[in-house]
Amino acid sequence: MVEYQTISVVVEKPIATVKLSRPDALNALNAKMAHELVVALDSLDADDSVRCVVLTGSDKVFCAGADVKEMAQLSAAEISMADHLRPVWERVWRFRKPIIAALSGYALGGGLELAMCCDIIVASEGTKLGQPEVNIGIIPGGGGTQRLTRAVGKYKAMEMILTGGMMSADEAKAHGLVNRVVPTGRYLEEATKLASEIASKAPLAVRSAKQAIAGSQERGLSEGIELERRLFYELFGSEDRKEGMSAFLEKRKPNFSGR
Ligand code: DAK
Repeated sequence: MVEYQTISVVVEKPIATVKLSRPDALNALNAKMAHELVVALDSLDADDSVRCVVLTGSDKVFCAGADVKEMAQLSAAEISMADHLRPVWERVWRFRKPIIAALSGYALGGGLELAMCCDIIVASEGTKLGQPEVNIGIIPGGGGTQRLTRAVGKYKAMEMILTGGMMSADEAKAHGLVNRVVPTGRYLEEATKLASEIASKAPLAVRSAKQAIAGSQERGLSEGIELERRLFYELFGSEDRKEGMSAFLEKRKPNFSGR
């Protein structure tokens, strides 16, 4: 059992909940938290009994961004050499199982970038989302200019990033950045419910579907369709495909094994 200082991990199979926990710094993402997240996600990705992950913070804040106190100490050469946060975006983005961000309070800067590396975003109704980097003389550096633009389109992304202003959860939902807005206090429950529903489906099919959809963000249409086709045929050899189809024909519930 790994002891973490900046996060906590609770596994209630088949769901794991990873919670950001630096309350004195509004869960700001520092090098330690980035490292711990990578270690925790490596282990959860390798654990076949975990089928879906919920990434959350506290009621007050999901994550207020990269740790400005830590960053302020670094020279230009040091920050580019250390590239200390890069592994975390990559790790969340490349996580093979579905990962749901459950937001409340603030999701700002690197915090919103972290949420946008997830697959589904559930937010409490009071959540504020934004990329406020221009307020402190930098730009988003964890994929925000690219992922936010793909999520909400060029014009809204320009407005958010160039003004550094915050968006409400309802506005984020209207722009396709958030899947569900729920009453305060229900975000974690709702995200966990969604995770349980996903975890009840055929695990290999879920994983391939995620890979194909995530692939659409990085490929052109023909190449994406080629990826989908390859994944479809690969999956056809799985035991779960046989079980799923047999169960349907026999009018019973499928019993998926993840093979
Ligand atoms: N970093 C460090 N500490 C933070 C913090 C942050 N991002 N946000 C808040 N805190 C700390 C505050 O300094 C304060 O600490 P004490 O003064 O008590 O010691 C404590 O948390 C409580 O904050 P406030 O007193 O400000 O609380 P309020 O409720 O009044 O305001 C707020 C909440 C979220 C509106 C406000 O704290 C705020 O605006 N925070 C900063 C938000 C922000 O600018 N975030 C973007 C950071 S820049 C990279 C890739 C990506 C990035 C960096 C590098 N590479 C490729 C290398 C990402 C950059 C960012 O995210």
